[in-house]
Amino acid sequence: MTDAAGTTEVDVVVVGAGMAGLYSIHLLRELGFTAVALEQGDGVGGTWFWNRYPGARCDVPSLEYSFGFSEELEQEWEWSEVFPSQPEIERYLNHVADRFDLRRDIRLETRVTAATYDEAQHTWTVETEPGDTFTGRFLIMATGCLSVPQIPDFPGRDTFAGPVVFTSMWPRDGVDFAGKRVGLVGTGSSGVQSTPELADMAEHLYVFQRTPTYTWPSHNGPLPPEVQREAKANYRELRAGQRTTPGGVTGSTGAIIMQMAEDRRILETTEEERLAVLDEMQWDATRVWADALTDPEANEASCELYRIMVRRTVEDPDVAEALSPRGFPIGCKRPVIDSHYFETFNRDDVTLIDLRKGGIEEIDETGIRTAQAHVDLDVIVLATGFDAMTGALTRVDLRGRDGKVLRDVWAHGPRAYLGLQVAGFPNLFVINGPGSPSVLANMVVCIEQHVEWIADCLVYMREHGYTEVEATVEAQDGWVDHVNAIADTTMMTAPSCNSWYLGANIPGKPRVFLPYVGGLHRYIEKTDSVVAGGYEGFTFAGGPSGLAPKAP
Ligand code: N01
Repeated sequence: MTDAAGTTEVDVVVVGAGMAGLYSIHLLRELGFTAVALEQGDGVGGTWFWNRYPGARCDVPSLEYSFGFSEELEQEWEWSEVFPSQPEIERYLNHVADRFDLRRDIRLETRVTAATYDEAQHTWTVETEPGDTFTGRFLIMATGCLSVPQIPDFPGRDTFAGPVVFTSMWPRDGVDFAGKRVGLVGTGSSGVQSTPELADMAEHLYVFQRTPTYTWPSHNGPLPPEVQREAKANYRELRAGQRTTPGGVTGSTGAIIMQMAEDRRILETTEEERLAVLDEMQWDATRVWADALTDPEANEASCELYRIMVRRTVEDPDVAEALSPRGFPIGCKRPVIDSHYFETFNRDDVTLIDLRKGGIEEIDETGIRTAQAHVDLDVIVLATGFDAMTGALTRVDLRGRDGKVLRDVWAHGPRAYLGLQVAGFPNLFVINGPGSPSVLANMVVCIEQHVEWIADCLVYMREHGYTEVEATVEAQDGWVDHVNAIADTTMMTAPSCNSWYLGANIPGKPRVFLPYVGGLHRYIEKTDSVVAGGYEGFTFAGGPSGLAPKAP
């Protein structure tokens, strides 16, 4: 309902129309709440709307990286590959938006700039860039974990004569690389995935690498029809199974997923035995050792196997050495999956620029100048990452109790209870917030779990006439301590590890391990037990609910 002043009033304002926003709108509507999703882009799909760079692909099998809330949707949608490509996921999410008639509750090209909690009314007022205002009892930040690009401040970037494109803001109409000299900066997942594709399209590709990457072949391919039939016949078991695993993936859907066996310990093998495993399993032999997860010596032994594989694959020994990761543990950063990444460096029209021998000094009109040389370029592609997990939340002027701003409250690192709520910010929910499994698990399963948990909480409040819910400081402190304690038992917080999980890719960002590493299965047990215990760690305030069920 929009009043004369142009303010739209709903029960729930959702920020974002990616997977989390789409499902929120659908479920809330089914439960009789009014909701609107505000989306910055001019299309739905979130991550899969923005990251349309060549080669963009998900690292979770398609049959598992899909919604489980509708059996009809599961049965009617056909996936074509084991691991879905960006265009296919974007088509799927547009299908979801149409099939469930979600677009009528989505405002595109609407960037949320500020949201303020009214302590008297127990409502949030949300300001947007076009100037429209929305109020709702609840605010759900479905803003994604990897949605704010990290754009390095290279001197002279604006002077470059050709296009500078970001993998995470890729132009809808694509980029013409034919006959062009292309410089790609960044060798994380986005850079690694785009390298072989850019090499095919460009006249010459220069890959500017600051840190070599641990990446593994995806073993992607067409999805066998019998595998798809089998999954569709057993989807309920599959979905239930996902929730009992640490990563939200059963691995039963045609993808080759390496499982670590507890009894496979690299330090208990001889050199010959390790090499025999390497001969047999190739790249996958570098990540099957259980002791590598916790023992630095075992981890380094796995890293050495990895470097042997690089040398076996890359023909030029100097290039192989430059591509070999050293000095930080395998598994401390997000594993990358690729299609013929290392083989691409055997092409004559691909050159690796090892920035450890001299970094980027500036961009000028004609290319990139490093401390080693000037590289003449026609197009620059930046695959330089994201301000992960907190960036999309701290960029909005989110004001909770006493006018406190989330950005300030989190100045020394994010603190959230279960990654869902922040003390001092009542009626605000975050989907896949810091302290939840999120980026360490199958995001779709995490999203569904969070959206359903929040929706259940809203129904509970409606039934009890509550108008305000807020995490307590004690519960939040306890959870944050637990999240940190578990992370400290892993390689992911090793002093040599500088990952975006730790915020280490953003200058000045506090070094705090952001996701919950204890596993999705344990997290679900915890969030279920919180509810069973009468929403332990949350306080509720009453009043006229204003949340009477509306006719769906
Ligand atoms: O970003 P990244 P990403 N000068 O931060 C380099 C998900 N994802 O977009 O390592 C030179 O991993 C930086 O170098 P360094 C997935 O979760 C998934 O690739 O900091 N280089 C690094 O090489 C992933 O982990 C898929 O030394 C600079 C790169 O840029 C996450 O998104 C696909 C630089 C950034 O790597 C992020 O991946 C794509 C500078 N000033 C993304 N600044 C799937 O497959 C940064 N770099 C599902």
